[in-house]
Amino acid sequence: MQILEVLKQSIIEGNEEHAARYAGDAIAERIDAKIILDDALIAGMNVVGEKFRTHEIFLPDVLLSAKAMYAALAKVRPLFLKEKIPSLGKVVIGTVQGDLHDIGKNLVGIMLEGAGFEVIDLGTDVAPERFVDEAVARDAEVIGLSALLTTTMPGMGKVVKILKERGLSGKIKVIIGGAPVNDEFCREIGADAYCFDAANSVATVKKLLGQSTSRAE
Ligand code: B12
Repeated sequence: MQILEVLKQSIIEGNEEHAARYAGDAIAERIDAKIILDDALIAGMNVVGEKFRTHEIFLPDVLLSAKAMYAALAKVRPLFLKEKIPSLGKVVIGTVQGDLHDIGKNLVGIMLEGAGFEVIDLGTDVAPERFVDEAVARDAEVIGLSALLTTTMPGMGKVVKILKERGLSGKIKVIIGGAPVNDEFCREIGADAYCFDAANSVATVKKLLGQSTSRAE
């Protein structure tokens, strides 16, 4: 699919205008929103991440790519939210304290919303206590935590600890994700589940809540 490759390139190049236009074109070609997300948007950001890692590009370039990604995402997002299904439950989601990365977290939020969950997005740089306070105040069943920096990962453990201290472990489930996070870390801090990507987060949250995962997500 030519258009997905062009869209991916516009994200890698950080061309906001092109990204928005080509995302619109991909939608007009009736390409499935999930495929646009996976094969162009996320695929593009993965290339950006790799180029950044190898010092082929620098922080300002990454920011431009992030902006282009958001311009494309703004076009794709409504497709995920089209069919309003009765709420499957409430998820409070956010990026942990000290961390400003929000692309992955936003994708997870969109996927969950699209699947029928009510998503309460606390944004980035969220203090551990706030996750718990908001989850309690909003009667949420799940807290979703994102961290992209190894230095901010401990914030996830703090949320789990606060839940334990307040006797809420098990009642409010914690799902964690982000590039430096893995299963081992999840077990270490006592979170309920780790999820590698946005696509799997829907099935994982449903499983945590004892819901059937048979419906296509
Ligand atoms: C884009 C980016 C930025 C952008 C962020 C823009 C934004 N609005 O988010 C900007 C330029 C601002 C930035 C800043 C910095 N960054 Co940066 N950044 C990246 C980059 C290139 C891509 C991240 C991204 O968006 N990926 C695309 C998304 C789709 O993937 P994802 O986030 O992993 O999310 C997926 C999964 O992880 C999962 N997931 C994510 N969250 C959650 C949550 C839940 C609940 C679940 C279930 C799943 C889940 O699902 C998502 C979708 O499939 C990464 C490189 C990388 N390889 O990750 C570096 C990277 C994360 N950054 C890094 C660094 C060092 C920084 C800075 C400290 C740089 C600096 N010197 O200032 C600052 C920190 C600012 C801060 N305090 O947070 C390092 C971290 C190193 C480390 N080990 O800690 C990385 C790894 C780059 C590197 N190789 O050095 N960055």
